[in-house]
Amino acid sequence: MLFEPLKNTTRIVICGEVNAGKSTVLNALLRQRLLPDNIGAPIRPAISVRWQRKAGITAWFPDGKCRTAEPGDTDALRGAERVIIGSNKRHLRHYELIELPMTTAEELTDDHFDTVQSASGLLWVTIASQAWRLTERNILDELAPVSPEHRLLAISRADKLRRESDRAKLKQRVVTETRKYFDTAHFVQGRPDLLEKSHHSRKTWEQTGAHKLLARMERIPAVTDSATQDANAEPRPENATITRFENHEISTIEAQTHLNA
Ligand SMILES: Nc1nc2c(ncn2[C@@H]2O[C@H](COP(=O)(O)OP(=O)(O)O)[C@@H](O)[C@H]2O)c(=O)[nH]1
Ligand SMILES: [Mg+2]
Repeated sequence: MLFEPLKNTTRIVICGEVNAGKSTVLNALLRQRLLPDNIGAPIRPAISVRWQRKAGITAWFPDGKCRTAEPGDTDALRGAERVIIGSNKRHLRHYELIELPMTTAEELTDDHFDTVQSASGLLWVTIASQAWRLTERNILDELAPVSPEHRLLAISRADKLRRESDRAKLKQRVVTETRKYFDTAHFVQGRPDLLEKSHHSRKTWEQTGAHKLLARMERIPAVTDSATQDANAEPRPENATITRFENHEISTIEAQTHLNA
């Protein structure tokens, strides 16, 4: 297992082809540019972001060495094959977000299958301008036997579609073509300036679209397994469903989360 599952934590695995925008979507969810773009090419590490009282980075390298670094030291991640990022952002408290890099269906490894199987939810990232290619479908078909029940689609680089009519048309096509694969689909835009600003501005964060993904993620229950690690997660309150995120206006968000509604 790439990362041992954590107790009282909903694990979401973020998947998609190379450069789809996985790190960017993860940053948008975090309201923080914690992960650099195009990290570590040609080695692309699997990255687990989870809540920790004391933020910090631990990275494992192909030579077997393990290094720790301060939060924000993204250079420390370069060349690593496995990275744990502890964030003290409170809205992450009950989540573990794993970026799982992948290339083609033929190159999926046991680590891919095990990690996807261990997750409560899968978030697939597709690029707006090329959304839902055969190669993406092949990967998801291959992963189907181990895929979690809850599957969400993020359509990245929405800022590249200038006209609202283009967005609507694209979304309609993608939703129709992916109905079998995903419960819901959302546009996300993660231009660096938006990500920086979304840290302080709720309005800017909403512009990224990530708030809707988070609202949908709140409905995904954690896998309860006695074998999970305790880490430093605190017991999850029974009624945590709508109280987890700070400043989260759930009622305004709920209305738009279900495509089929
Ligand atoms: N303008 C814009 N660029 C994006 C967006 N999402 C990703 N990118 C760019 O696309 C490239 C790949 O994104 P990244 O998140 O690293 O992809 P990953 O390989 O799937 O993690 C980077 O250069 C990003 O800056 C977006 O929403 N808007
Ligand atoms: Mg990445």
